[in-house]
Amino acid sequence: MAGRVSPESLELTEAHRFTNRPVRVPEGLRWDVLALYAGVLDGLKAVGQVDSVGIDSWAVDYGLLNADGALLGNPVHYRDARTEGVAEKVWASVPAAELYAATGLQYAPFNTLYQLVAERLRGAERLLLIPDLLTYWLTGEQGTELTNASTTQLIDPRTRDWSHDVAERVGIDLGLFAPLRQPGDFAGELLPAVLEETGLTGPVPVTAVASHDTASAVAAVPAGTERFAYISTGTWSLAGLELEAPVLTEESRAANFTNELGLDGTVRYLRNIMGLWLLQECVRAWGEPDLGLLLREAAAAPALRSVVDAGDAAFLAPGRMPERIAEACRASGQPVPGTRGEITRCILDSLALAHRRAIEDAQRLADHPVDVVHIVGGGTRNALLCQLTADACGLPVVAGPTEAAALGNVLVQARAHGLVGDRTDMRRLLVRSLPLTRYEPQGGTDRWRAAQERLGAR
Ligand code: LFR
Repeated sequence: MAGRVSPESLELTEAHRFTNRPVRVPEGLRWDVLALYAGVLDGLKAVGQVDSVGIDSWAVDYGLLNADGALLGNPVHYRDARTEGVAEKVWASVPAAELYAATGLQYAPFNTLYQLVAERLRGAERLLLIPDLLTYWLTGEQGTELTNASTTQLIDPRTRDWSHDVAERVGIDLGLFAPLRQPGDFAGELLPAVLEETGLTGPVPVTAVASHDTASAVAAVPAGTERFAYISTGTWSLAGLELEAPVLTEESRAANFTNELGLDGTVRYLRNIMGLWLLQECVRAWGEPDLGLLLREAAAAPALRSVVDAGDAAFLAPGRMPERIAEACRASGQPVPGTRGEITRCILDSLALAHRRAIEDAQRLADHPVDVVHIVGGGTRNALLCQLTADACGLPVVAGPTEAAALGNVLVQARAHGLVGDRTDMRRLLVRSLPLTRYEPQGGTDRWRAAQERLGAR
């Protein structure tokens, strides 16, 4: 994505798009990170001369390097099964409640901490999170960017620094990690070989951004007040609040809310919801039918007939998604959706319901009421999902921008280069530059409350 920023204007254009296709090999599910890096180089070539480059990606995953800085194997995908049963072993030495009080991170089987406990290090001397790995290949410089580091479960959200105590107790050597860097820090310059390959003329600085894609996306929520909730939608739905301080209560842990770190000392207090992954996996199973048609069928299907718990980690692994959704409906005594349209409707209703629950819980647990819900990311294109979310929450939804992560990335670079001011300034620029769509809640929230009850208290 190429951004063009001035104090009065902001433009984003897509220069190059490439797929990110996980590969299953006999030992498990892996990322093809060299293909991703090749995509980055092709992208730079397509963009042409630039003043700055910044990288963000999904969180928690990493590459391991040997003493010479060479990558040791393909990074393991967070949906790989290797972390099954690992958390229970960790909790035997550090109880889950203590782990939450120290790190504020929700339980997810794929948190870097659990992955590292399951890891065989085999001579690894350095661990670089995915965006830091790509940045390293571009610059030769190693660092660990803070917003993404906060998803490892090895950071204390109060000090915004490593939790030496947790690392020691679970037996993880923090020396594996490169020094922390902050969004906006200088991260190096494109190496001569990169300049040659991409046709750019140096020096081209690389700027550390909020390298966790969700942190970049939250930075680009076009909010005009502090009383807002956000949902960053895509493969995941990340639903919650932007706070000044973490919420580390036992109640918050029980509700599985996470305290990830955001820009400028903020905390991203949110819950991971399975998101459009549920639909993506069905679409894959159905042989990629037309999405527009599916959504029209879903809109015409009966509303709230059957819902599943879209927060359930049982949906994490790939494969057999239509069957797994049908099984979940059957197990909770609801009608089993039969047609593709009905299954799609079930997924969208379930997502809207999970959005409602996350936003209600977050307001209560953080004592932070909101008047509006901002939806950013790929899901903004799904008008039915946006309307259902407004209806379920009983709040207006403002949808847009779609490319929030890329915009947050670009704005943090622009700020580091003195083109925009603080977070409020960044948000003002977004509101001025981008089309946003507003959805008003319809139909009352009673039927959503009743649907929630069908899933039990969860
Ligand atoms: C979204 C995201 C989520 C994180 C998940 C796994 O792309 O980064 O925030 O929980 O992917 O890394």
